[in-house]
Amino acid sequence: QAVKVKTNLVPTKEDYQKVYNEIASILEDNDYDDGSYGPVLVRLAWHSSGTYDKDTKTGGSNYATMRFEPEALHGANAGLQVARGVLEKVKEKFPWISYGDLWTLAGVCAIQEMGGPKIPWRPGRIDGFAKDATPDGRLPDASQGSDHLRNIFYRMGFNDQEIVALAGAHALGRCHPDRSGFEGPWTFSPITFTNDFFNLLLNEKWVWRKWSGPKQLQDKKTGTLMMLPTDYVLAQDKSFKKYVKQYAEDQDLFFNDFSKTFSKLLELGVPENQWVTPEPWVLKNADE
Ligand code: DDH
Repeated sequence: QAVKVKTNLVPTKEDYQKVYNEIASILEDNDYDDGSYGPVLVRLAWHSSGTYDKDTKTGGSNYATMRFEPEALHGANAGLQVARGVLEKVKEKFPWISYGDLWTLAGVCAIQEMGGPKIPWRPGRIDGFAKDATPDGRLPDASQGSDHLRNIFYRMGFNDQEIVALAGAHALGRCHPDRSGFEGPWTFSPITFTNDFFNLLLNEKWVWRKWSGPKQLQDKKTGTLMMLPTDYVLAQDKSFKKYVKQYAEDQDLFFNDFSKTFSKLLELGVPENQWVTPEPWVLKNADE
């Protein structure tokens, strides 16, 4: 009589916590100019999800189609090969995780480890094929105005308040001339998650930078910080500005709303029946 051994092939929350911890351990790297891969990992998570179109239910984080050309080469994705490359090391240790889960989990880990709020997250994305890749033009163009912003984010299913909450991620990281053509950080602490983006946007005087690069703003006082035209619009448009003020005044409110909205963003395009759990998990920080 053969003995049946029950093997558990479905990864558990603890297995994903191990992946989280591994990502946390590779965030800081002195060989990388920016000191931490955190910001570029957040950008990868966002660009892999923000291609969603609610009407056709295409795009989003499900299939990790940025692995394929031409999506990998879309202008908006310039520089993200850095983020995908560094996560390959994690994928080698945990080959069972899908790319969509890995990239979105890396965004969650980066936000939490850089001092941001907990981001509820759950696995279930599957690897797709090149035919699932999205057409160019689904991600925002930094040189445009409020109509463009609304068109892009309403298409994903977000409202004005959520657009502003998500924009607070620009507290992190910087623009790289060899990636987007723009230059510089938004805040003085680009590897710590704060509501500084909103404070600076509202309270500094912003002037157009005189240079040969794409149109961007700089703070009048130090000339070292930047805003994209699409960031600046948030302080001009009445409906957006209301939320900019609220988030500048209340860091807890911002953290709460960012957590909810970023969590929602990372789930775009994943069919309900693919989730391995009905409720997203809150994973522990590496030092908890
Ligand atoms: Fe962004 N972003 N982003 N962004 N983004 C850039 C960098 C980073 C726009 C344009 C740019 C979001 C929304 C918008 C992050 C997160 C998020 C850069 C510079 C450009 C340009 C890239 C480079 O040169 O390296 C525009 C336009 C929008 C828009 O909404 C209209 C959102 C919603 C998020 C998010 O995460 C929720 C992060 C983080 C970075 C810093 C990356 C880095 O390497 O540093």
